[in-house]
Amino acid sequence: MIKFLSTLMLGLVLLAACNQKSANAEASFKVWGNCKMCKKTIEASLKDKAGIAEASWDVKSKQMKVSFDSTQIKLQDIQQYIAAAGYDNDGVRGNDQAYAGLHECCKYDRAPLSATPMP
Ligand SMILES: [Cu+2]
Repeated sequence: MIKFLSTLMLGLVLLAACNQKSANAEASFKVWGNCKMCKKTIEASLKDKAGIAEASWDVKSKQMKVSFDSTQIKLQDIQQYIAAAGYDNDGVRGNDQAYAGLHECCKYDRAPLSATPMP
């Protein structure tokens, strides 16, 4: 019985170790914005964040593409960071104070309230 239990324990430890492995994920969602300066701000909001491999926002389509390690960062966190920089997105509404501090040309038309559920 003891042997069985220790084997079981070892199995659980190994399973836990496997789960620590990185898991590459990709997401794309809409981020409201205007111009190339917005692109810089939006992408900078994810720079140096743990788990982010690549982040790019397209000015024309307003689509954000992110490659990330889902064991280190969740989609919700990513959208939170972008919102903290003042940008409305599919998941989280942009921080009002940060929005107010954006450059004049970057003050995009806000997303309709109903489109962005509060976290
Ligand atoms: Cu802009």
